[in-house]
Amino acid sequence: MYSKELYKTDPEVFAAIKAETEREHDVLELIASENFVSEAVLAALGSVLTNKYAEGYPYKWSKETEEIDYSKYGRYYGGCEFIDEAEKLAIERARELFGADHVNVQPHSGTTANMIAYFALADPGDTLLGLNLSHGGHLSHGHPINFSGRFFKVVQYEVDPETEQINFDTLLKLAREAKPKIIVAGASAYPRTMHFERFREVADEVGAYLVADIAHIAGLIAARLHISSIPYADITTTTTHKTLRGPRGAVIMCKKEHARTVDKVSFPGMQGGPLEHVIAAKAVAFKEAQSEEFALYQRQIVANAKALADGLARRGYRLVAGGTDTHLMLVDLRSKGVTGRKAERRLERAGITCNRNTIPYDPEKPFIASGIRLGTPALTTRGMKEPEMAKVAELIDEVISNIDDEEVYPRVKAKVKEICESFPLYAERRKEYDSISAEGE
Ligand code: DSN
Repeated sequence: MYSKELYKTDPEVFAAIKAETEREHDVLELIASENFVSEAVLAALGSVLTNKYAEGYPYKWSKETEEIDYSKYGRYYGGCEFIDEAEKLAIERARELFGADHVNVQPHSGTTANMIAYFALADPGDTLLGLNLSHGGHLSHGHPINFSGRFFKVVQYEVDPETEQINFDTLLKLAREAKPKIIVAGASAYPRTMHFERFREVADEVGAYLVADIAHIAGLIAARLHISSIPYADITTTTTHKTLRGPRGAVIMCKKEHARTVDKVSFPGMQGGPLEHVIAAKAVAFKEAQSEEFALYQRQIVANAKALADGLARRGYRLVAGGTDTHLMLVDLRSKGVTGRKAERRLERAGITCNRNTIPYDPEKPFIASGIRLGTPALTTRGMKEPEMAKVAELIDEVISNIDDEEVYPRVKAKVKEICESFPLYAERRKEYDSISAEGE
């Protein structure tokens, strides 16, 4: 019904949304940071909550107890009583899910969440120690072109050249030299376990704060399949749309002693009006994440990643760090004579979506890269299991091994389509879009 309104008002945007819905259904989505949200999450996102200004919080800080007080009105606008309910649900569900002292659900994105975390703990000019982007880190962990690299003095750690994993002796040595105010533990392309307990030891040795960015592994942590950062980090940030399978956005979780500062730096420090429709959708996603079904889903993500990694290794592909403990893997394509960029483009032509990625100590520039990053959260949401992962590995190999053979693309694409048809995605929605456009013609 509401999509019909969109079609009538703006058939061009309707067409783009319809086409993207079809694309998501028709391809094998292996981008490790993507996922498919539920219809419930989409309903909250597309709600009237987008209309409301609600600067402030659904509580006030009590002067007497230094606790948040939900009975006090903490907004700078009237009419927030229902918005408050939704934001409160998001906060309390996230607190319970992760066992955090305090949660701020307002950050618009992972990078903004990191910005808030850094400014809550440090001042411009202080030293930040983060994982190098080409070794699996993230732009917001200290890259020179990012705000983090411009406001802070940055020292970057790298993975060990032999193991391609973080070496905590090397990290400690570097931390002793750099004397950072903040150590960032987190990654966007690190296939092995993040040992937050070891990061804490290093931080304690040099008197640094520890910020954990768990954006990629938040779902695994929520399902107790990965060491939690919460007991170890002063502040934990995460996006909500990756393994966590919520709307695009982020949250910050922290120890009680940083709670008030985090809130103040978030608003009014960094952001204005919170996106309350997104916050409501975060609440829905956190409720979903509390279910047994979600824990099983996370288990299957990890099992699928192992199956995909095994399938590729059996076909002679080298996996960075020797494999995966998580939802993602990095595939070094040098022995196949194919760059990451070429692989990404050609796989897309065959209906397989992934992203090129540097591998540690990559001889290629990041724009070209020697590897691809593959992740299983999205395909697992569709219900795919180990047998499908074996098939996906076979199809990836079929493309990479015949990369200059034009016939490989339609052939693999047809096989991809067959798999996708067996695991339908947004079926009702696609049907509705079809009937709206058919009616309009
Ligand atoms: N762009 C995200 C990813 O793909 O990992 C990180 O921000």
